[in-house]
Amino acid sequence: MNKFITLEGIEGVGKTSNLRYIKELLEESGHNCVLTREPGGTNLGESLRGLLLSHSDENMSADTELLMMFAARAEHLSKIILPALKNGQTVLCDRFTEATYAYQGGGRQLDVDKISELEDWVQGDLRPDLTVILDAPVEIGRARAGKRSEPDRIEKEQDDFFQRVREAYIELANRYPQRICLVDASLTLAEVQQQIHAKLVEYDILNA
Ligand code: T5A
Repeated sequence: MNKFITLEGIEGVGKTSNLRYIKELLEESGHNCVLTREPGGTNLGESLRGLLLSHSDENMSADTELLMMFAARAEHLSKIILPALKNGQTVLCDRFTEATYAYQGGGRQLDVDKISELEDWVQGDLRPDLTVILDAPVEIGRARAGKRSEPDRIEKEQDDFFQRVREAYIELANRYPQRICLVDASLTLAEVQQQIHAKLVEYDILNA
């Protein structure tokens, strides 16, 4: 019953809004879920998240950003994700390594081979059983996210950055269709949830 499921997408596409929905669906079908997020999920990871998203280091180098994402991930894997999976629980994670390929690879244009080496080092063979990418045009995500608080250090990037992030996500879904899928997040919340439900069935996470 233990599955590792991650939810991805550019800012404001609706990850937070849909995580609870996915958790409910999984729990109705008997999964014992752990809901967590990246960067974060542990005390140290949440501290790193604060540093990564705050405006105190606007000029942080892209390599530093990449290494901090993986430092937080190493801690998250060892303290939360791996113990939960070992314990038979399903881990539902708001962003994971696909975000690194999208933001640091696509957005910051870092060499994806570096990301891939870190992924292999930190995760070994572990990859999510299913990654759902909520896909919507940048202007839709920005309009939805803009209704909330002040933008953080990454949210304040320009549209071309988020366009590259979006394209990198689409490329990942095309490259690994056996474990990564796209959902059209530009539709109403009810329509997005219908698609998510269908994907969970299609990828054998839920029964039809
Ligand atoms: N990051 C992370 C990296 O650069 N590399 C990495 O390796 C990792 C792991 C983390 C940041 O870190 C970066 C990426 C991020 O910049 P985050 O906490 O994941 O940040 O935060 P955001 O992506 O900023 O998440 P948001 O909370 O901004 O967006 P969500 O969760 O996608 O959107 P949500 O659910 O809050 O929805 C936004 C608004 O839209 C409405 C909601 O009600 C809400 O008001 N909404 C809809 N409205 C209409 N129709 C729909 N279908 C809607 N769905 C939601």
